[in-house]
Amino acid sequence: MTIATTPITRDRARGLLLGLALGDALGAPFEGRDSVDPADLVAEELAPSGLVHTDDTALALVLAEHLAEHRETTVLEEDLLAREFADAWRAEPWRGYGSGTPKVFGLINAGVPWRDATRAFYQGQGSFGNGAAMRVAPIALAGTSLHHAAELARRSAAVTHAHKHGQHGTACQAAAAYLALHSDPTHPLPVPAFLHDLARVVRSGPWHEKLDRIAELVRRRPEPQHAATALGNDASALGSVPTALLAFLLNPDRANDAIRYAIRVGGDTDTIAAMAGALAGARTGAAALPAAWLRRLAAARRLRALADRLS
Ligand code: F2R
Ligand code: MG
Ligand code: MG
Repeated sequence: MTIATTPITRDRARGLLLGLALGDALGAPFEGRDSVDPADLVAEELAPSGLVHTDDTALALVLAEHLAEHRETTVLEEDLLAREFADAWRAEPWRGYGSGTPKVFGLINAGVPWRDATRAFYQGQGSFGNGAAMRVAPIALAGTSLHHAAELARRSAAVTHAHKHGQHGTACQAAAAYLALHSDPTHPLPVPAFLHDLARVVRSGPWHEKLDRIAELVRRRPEPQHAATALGNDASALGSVPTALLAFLLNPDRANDAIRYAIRVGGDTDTIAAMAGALAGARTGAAALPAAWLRRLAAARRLRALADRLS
């Protein structure tokens, strides 16, 4: 039994990509802070400057373009996708990348196959970082079912993140985006069914524990700082994907509040807010996103055009 029943609309496809980019760009100035003062966040929301995205959106754009290019045939070409990600980093290394994934990109650019490059670090285990989950939301537009979206997500993750938790986190975020995109916006989001559906596609004990904790936290409605303690706010997939999910499930019909909550969690703010923003934007559609934020978003036109190609 899945809650995904409603067809994708152009507005919700746009909401998914624009929500991701808004969360990323608004969260970026706070990345790495233990806590975020609400007054600082308000100042950032009202600033006249452009909203500039980081690696989260830059790689989501690469993935979205790849999906649009291959949607009539294979959907995903891993060898090509790996090179396209690595090219994007080479073209814009200043987009706020960390230290880990660029090392993988460097090897790929030097001609090392991605299967070897992804295992060259972290004692051969590969990365369990959130870098594949942060970029994965466009997969929800290409998946033909919940399971298909999760499978495509794992394949897209593998080209940079070999560790199983990096891949579980990516499947979880893509499946959540698929469910948000196809949920019935005229009815309240059924949180227990949503989490139940996610548990069916992410079969891992530590992930099921997090999903159970989210169910309890949705009932308790904690302040963002408590969410960080309960679920994490770091750059690992297990320490950030569930937190973004909570930010969304507490605010499924208010994308701006989902993004604000995710940023106030602190830590990996751009990435947690990008993931929460993608989920909430997919549920509410672009028309419900704050117009004042969208006017400032540097990549808005490109994101809208891609969403239209994928919907
Ligand atoms: N990393 C950042 N931002 C900090 C630097 C900002 C920049 N220098 C600036 O000043 O603007 N942001 C981006 O990176 C995160 C996504 O990370 P990704 O791509 O998954 O990278 P990585 O390095 O593989 O993993 C992240 C951290 O997780 C830990 N880790 C991962 N696998 C591990 C393993 N097998 N064993 C031990 N630890 C592991 C490490 O601490 C990694 O640093 C996003 O936040 C994006 O915005
Ligand atoms: Mg980033
Ligand atoms: Mg980040």
